[in-house]
Amino acid sequence: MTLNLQDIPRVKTLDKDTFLRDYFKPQKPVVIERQIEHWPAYTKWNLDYMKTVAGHINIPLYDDRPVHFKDGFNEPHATMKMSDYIDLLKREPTRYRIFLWNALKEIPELQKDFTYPDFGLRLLKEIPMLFFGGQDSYTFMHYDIDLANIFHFHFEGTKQIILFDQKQNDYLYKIPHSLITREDIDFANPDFKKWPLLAKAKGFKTELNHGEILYMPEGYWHYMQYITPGFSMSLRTIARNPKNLGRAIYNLMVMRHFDNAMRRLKGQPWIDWKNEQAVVRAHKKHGIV
Ligand SMILES: O=C(O)CCC(=O)C(=O)O
Ligand SMILES: [Fe+2]
Repeated sequence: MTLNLQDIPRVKTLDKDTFLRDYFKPQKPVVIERQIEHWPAYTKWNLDYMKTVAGHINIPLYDDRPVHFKDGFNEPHATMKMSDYIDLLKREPTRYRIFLWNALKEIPELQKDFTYPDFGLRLLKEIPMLFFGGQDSYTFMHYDIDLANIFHFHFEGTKQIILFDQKQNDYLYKIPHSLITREDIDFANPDFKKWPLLAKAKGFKTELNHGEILYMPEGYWHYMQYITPGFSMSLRTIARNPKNLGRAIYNLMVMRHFDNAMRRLKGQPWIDWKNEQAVVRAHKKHGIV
């Protein structure tokens, strides 16, 4: 048995009217294969270039350890000099990832290498975030705290991607008061005996290569596995759907602070309880005991 995943549609390029009509309005994902070939970044951006421009910077790293109560919400697990990290990526498989790194703040010259594409949406220019990963590393299944529309540009190597929309939440073992699913689900090869509801989830998949853009609609769950070392940049525009915008504000103003406070107050039992509830609530709702 495998997950029920359909291939994300692919187009060569997209003008804004077609994008808005066919993908943004209906909130459907798409891969745009050849939109950024004129960007200097398309030819320049690879791991060696990043080592040249950012090698001296200390960067925060994440691995795949489960959430621990002593860690704050989305707190990094280690730091390393960027040049050492890129050497590591090129040398051997590693689980260390860079997640949500606001690189332009530290290396403004990267801005010269790309432009903000016109898809008819106002992209937030202050926060182009970068993500790096080594062979075999993965970013756990999650959706972003602001339920934004995300344009994810990939550079060097190949990344395997699985997406689900918010209608699938009942089947994904979402952890309460968080934005993640149970961390012991291996979405690359799930155990359906242990996680029977996953069989009902309907999602999307694709393999993203150098220079391709993935459009992820509002609040889409994403799981990303680095098949080879590489990196990506995400640009975003805020959620338009009032319900999603409301949830974004709630997550940012209430949820993450509540969760942090409960970690401090109750410690690891809070994390354990949430993990348990993810299963209890989902199975109860669907009559599984
Ligand atoms: O590429 C990754 O590792 C994660 C990307 C991601 O979570 C995002 O773009 O929101
Ligand atoms: Fe994300």
